[in-house]
Amino acid sequence: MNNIFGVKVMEDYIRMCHDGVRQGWHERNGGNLTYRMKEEEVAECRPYFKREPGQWVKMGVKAENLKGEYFISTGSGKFLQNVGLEPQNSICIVEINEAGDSYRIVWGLENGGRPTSEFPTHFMNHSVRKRVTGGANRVIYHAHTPYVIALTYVLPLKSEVFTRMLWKSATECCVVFPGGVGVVPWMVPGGAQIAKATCALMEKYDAAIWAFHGLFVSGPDFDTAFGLMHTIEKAAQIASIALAATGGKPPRQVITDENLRDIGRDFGVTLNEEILNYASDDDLYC
Ligand code: 2HA
Ligand code: ZN
Repeated sequence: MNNIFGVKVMEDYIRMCHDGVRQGWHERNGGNLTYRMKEEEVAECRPYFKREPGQWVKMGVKAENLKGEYFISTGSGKFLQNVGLEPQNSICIVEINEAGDSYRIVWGLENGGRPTSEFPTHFMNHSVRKRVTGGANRVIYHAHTPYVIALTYVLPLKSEVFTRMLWKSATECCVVFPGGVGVVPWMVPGGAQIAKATCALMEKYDAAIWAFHGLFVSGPDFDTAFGLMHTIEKAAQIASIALAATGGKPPRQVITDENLRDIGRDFGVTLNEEILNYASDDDLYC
């Protein structure tokens, strides 16, 4: 296809939005996706950039290690279900300036608009994840995953408790997120405070739950990030069903700490020791 939608990275980005919609995670304008582009992807898309880029817009946050980068972003207030139908009006590509504190739109959002309302959180998370993964992580994805949200009403809002509950909800979870999952207490979304709190967790986790709101994940590519979101949400679904069935009491049988250690050993993954050694499962049940 002789337009920007024939470029593989754009195809993959648009498909991921659709995959999230199919899962039921993106009611109305819920959720958002940003991707830090590779140089060769920018070069492939550049012929389709606007003749006149938009104005530079200050973000209220700054990251030295993201200056000059290009991101694909969903638009603020845009519905992810429209991304596949009208990508040019639902998503955009932004360029970051040389100070690392402003963006300008170089493609997309043809009827006006700006990148996602959560851009400050995405941007700061990209900065942290780029640093801690040596440049490997490129995707930040936020979704309104119902079972993760439901669990934030019943479990203590602690990373150790959530991780243990999720690890113990399906055998392969601890292989998919051996580092664990962070938990951010309830905060007003969209601002610098929730961006900072999420970033602090992204230093050590590649996923962070927002209480009563949803989930943020990071990853090197679309499949890995989506798979992480999907695995965590599915584990939360199983946990919610089991908790509801027992009325919050301990279930008849569980994946034990010993079982977790055995999986870690045989699959060759290092489970987060702090979480593995967390005192007990008392906090998981009533
Ligand atoms: O884009 O999900 O958190 C809408 C949201 C804000
Ligand atoms: Zn949200």
